[in-house]
Amino acid sequence: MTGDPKRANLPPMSLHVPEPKFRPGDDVDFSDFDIPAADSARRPDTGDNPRDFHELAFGLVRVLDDQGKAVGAWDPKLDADTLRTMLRSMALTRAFDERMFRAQRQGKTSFYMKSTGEEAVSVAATMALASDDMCFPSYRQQGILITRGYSLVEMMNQIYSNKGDKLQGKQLPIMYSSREKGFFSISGNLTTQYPQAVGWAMASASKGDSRIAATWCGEGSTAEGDFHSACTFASVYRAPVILNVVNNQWAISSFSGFAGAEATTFAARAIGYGIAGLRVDGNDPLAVYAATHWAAERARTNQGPTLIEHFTYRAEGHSTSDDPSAYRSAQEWSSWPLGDPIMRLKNHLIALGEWDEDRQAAMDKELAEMVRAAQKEAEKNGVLGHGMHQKFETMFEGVYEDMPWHLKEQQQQMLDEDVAAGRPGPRR
Ligand SMILES: Cc1ncc(C[n+]2csc(CCOP(=O)(O)OP(=O)(O)O)c2C)c(N)n1
Ligand SMILES: [Mg+2]
Repeated sequence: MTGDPKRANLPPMSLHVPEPKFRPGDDVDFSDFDIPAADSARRPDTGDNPRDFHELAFGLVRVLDDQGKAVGAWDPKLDADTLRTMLRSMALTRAFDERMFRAQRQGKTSFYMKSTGEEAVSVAATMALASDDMCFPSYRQQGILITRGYSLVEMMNQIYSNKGDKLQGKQLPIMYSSREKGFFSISGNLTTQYPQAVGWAMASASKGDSRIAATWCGEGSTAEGDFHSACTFASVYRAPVILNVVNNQWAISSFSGFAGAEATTFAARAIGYGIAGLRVDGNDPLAVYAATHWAAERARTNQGPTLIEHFTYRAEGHSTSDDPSAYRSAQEWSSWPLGDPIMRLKNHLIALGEWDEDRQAAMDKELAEMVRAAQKEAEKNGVLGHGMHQKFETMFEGVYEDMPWHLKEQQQQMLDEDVAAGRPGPRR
């Protein structure tokens, strides 16, 4: 033992290392979860000062009750057509994920990431934004592109890194980018999108524009320094930005406790920065919509940023490179007390008399067929390792406006070696 001998009788200190409650094979019991009633959260005016509604960072904004009814102050009162559009985009996102996961297992791409169980977080939020608001997503919000009607074939071309890939194979599969759809290039470096979103929002405000920014990161990513510097800038300049934290309980194999979940909520991060904070049932599409709509109104009327924690669950592995059965109990998802967002919206529509099981089955069939047809189309441009990739020399292009001399030299060297090796050119 080291330290001052005067403390010799003091019991030694010990380090607290968080441990998840359930491990593989464990029976899961979520009965100690504090789930407030769907109508219990109050809805402040969008002009209210964030210090007057701190309790919303610790509760849970919910709209759909256990009977599938929309209740309480946050009910966005959407019409049936809008609800069906939302359901369809969420179901399409899931169908796309299923198909691309299988494509990876068939060796057609090296990598894929599903968003199963988290579809409301991207789809419902996107529907509450204006179509020209700028999104700075992480890798698990493919639902944004799907909701904005981006081409499934383009998404697949990118996943396959084939000759149709607009990003020329320069990005890891699923790291899309679309200027037309207001979808900022995804970065694998966690949370870089946060300061970028805040900077974009500051620029939009300083130019007197009316567009706002929205960004998403996982709960694990809130441990990054970028998260905190982004919150400081957002608060200081009252940037018109929505800061979404998708708390899906897991960061690959690390549970949320390693990002601070044992101490407080992620929404409570907002309080220290003087930012409006909401904690929302992320598996309740209407709650996600209502919270985003509220935050967007705050942003657009110069009330500044809102941090929204979406409390949800990552139903599948982190990516195709992961095996969650090695570190968590399979029962977690089947016992998740907040259910499946697609089922909840479906049941709501049925309760309204605006939907039924037959229509759901027909829609699922139609969407699976649509994804299959898109896949067929994309595969005409090639799949991983099968011929029709980008021309090799393009890997040197598109980074600098004018290619520096040393890259020109390397590009030429590569082409010369290709010819010397007897591989048939030309590649252009
Ligand atoms: C700066 C940085 N650190 C670590 C990684 C490796 N990494 C990739 S995803 C991930 C987990 C992120 O978890 P979370 O933020 O909760 O998002 P989720 O995957 O659950 O959506 C880690 C550690 C990385 N890509 N970038
Ligand atoms: Mg996570």
